[in-house]
Amino acid sequence: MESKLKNLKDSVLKDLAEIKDSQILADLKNKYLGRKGELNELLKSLKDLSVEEKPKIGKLANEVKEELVVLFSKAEKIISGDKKESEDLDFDPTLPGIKKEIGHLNPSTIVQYEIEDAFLAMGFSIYDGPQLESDYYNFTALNIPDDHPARDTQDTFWLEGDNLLRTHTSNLQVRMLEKYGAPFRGIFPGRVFRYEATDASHDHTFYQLEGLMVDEDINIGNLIATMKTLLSAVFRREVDVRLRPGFFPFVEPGFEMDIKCLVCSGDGCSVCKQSGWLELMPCGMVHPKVLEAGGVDSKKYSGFAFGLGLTRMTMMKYRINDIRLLESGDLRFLKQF
Ligand code: FA5
Repeated sequence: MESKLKNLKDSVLKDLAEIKDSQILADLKNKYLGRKGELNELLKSLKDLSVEEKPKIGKLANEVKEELVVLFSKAEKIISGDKKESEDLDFDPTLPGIKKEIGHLNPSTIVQYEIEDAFLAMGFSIYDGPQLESDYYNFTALNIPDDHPARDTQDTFWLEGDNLLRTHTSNLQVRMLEKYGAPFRGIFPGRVFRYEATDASHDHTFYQLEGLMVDEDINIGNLIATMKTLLSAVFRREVDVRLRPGFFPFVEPGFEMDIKCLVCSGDGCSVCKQSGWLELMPCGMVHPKVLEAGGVDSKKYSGFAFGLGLTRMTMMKYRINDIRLLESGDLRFLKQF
């Protein structure tokens, strides 16, 4: 009997949850609470219970009846459009609110925005371009012909035809010069891809931020001043860097700028491969052949370019000891920024 009463209440609740109009509600009320309804049928069998059981089950039956009467009366008010009643049922102001999860910027994006602000203040514009690129813009236009050994230094994901996933943001140098000509000041942050094994400081997908400035009388002094501004925008303090000669067919002269590893303070770790230094930002004076490929008169104009390893810069700023964390999508990592 006890379980029958409970089942009755459960099926009333289930049916009420699906009620759409007042006629169905009236039929349901009749089915459960009517003179010949299911509750009354159950109550009729009270007389068959033992003397001990009768008072206990009788009390329970009355409670269930009262509950059902209240439930039906609330349902009637809701169906008839009694707004207050439906609000009372749906909203309990004493319950704690549901906290909305807020997303986080990837630390690389935070550093990218800081650099963008510094360059906007210096009169640069920000550009974007294709990640699926042709062999021409990624290599040939940058003075790296088909058989040039420099192609081997950037392991490439080749696609059908003469296409590839860009290996560096330098793919935009000639595109931008073709489109905007000289003078030009721009930075191009973006994702690049290399077909190489990963380790603590190498990923197959990472971010670079390219800078290109072309005008009359641009020299190495302009390049160094710009790189210093970039470093102080990100680190806001002195950091140890070193400049050494570097070879890239699209700059002459070319340099490599390394940063003293901030993960180990130069003592040696897996990020800097125990050397204490990390390659961060190759740069140089734009090769005349690149200017010409972009339709710019190399006798009148000169320029500098740099290709910052944005993901590595981010690692240095936040002392992240494995590059693969940055693209892992691991919320435990991302929530820290
Ligand atoms: C280049 O990609 C040149 N385009 C840079 C350049 C631009 C030179 C303009 C001159 C003028 P490189 O392959 O060294 O160069 O890569 C540039 C930076 O990207 C490196 O210093 C490093 O910080 C970063 N980098 C390179 N490979 C990886 C990798 N697998 N994972 C993470 N960062 C990388």
